[in-house]
Amino acid sequence: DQERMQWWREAKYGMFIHWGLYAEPARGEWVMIDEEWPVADYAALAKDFNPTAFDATEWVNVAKEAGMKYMVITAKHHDGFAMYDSEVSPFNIVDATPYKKDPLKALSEACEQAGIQFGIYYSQAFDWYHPGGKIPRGGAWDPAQEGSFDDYFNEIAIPQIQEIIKGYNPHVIWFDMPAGMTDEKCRQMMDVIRGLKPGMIVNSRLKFTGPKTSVLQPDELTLLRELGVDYLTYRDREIPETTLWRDWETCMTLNHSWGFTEGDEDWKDAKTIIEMLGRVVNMDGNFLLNFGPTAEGRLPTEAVKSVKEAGAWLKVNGEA
Ligand code: FUL
Repeated sequence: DQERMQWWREAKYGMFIHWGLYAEPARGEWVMIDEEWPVADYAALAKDFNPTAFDATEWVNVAKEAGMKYMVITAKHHDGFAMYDSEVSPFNIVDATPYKKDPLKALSEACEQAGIQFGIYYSQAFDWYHPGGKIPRGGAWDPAQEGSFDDYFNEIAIPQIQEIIKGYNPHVIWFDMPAGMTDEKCRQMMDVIRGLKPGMIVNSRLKFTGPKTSVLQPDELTLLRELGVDYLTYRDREIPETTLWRDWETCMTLNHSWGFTEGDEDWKDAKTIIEMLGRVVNMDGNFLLNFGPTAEGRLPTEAVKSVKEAGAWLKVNGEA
């Protein structure tokens, strides 16, 4: 167990990427539900999604220069769209877009070559495209979304996780938003994961989004241990005051949005990044810092500038 977590503990600093169809309207990754897009209209975004500027090696080089040691990218966010070649659902970048290529494959290979640990984000419960996926707030707004959560879980979530583990060799699975995730469903998911890859590192959002107060309750911690979850993901965009659990991570974004958002130009500078990373590392945490690439496949220029500058400083002044 200790051995399994070794690289992750040493890594400290990772690149988070929220990339999907939502980059097109450019109003963040919740745009589909925020504006209650009819499912067919949202799906039609795929016809114009053609990120010809995407270059996996370039993204991985940014991570390297930044001093980041791992990457976590959205394989499927709450909109249900797979950013990889999925056999399970045709709602994916290879089958549904003119781009036709598989950026996750390219990134997993580029990461492997560069010695960056590749990981994926997967929205296991929220899915606003596939029938039966969980929908917060008022529930379904389009009849196409109605269906059984059990069916969705068994026919979409579980098989997609299986095909991702088999096809892309991720070292981290970063679950998010556990609506309806019973202990039984969590166990089922963990069994599937450990069955295929015993060493996989899995975050706490399989079951808990993060402490409601400042720390998880003892029974919550016990459950996470029982489930075999590896590390706690703290609340978005916050650094806790104290160490929370043996292994924990906080995620932060370089501006104020996760998915690409037009007009959100308030970028963190190098100094802020170094200061935040320092605080997290001092409490034995990991820092996952997010980029929201454009629909063309570009990392925002200012964001790249900041992390590279911070990376240059880290190199000179000793890493973490
Ligand atoms: C949240 C999600 O709902 C956001 O869209 C984003 O992915 C963030 C990192 O986690 O829970």
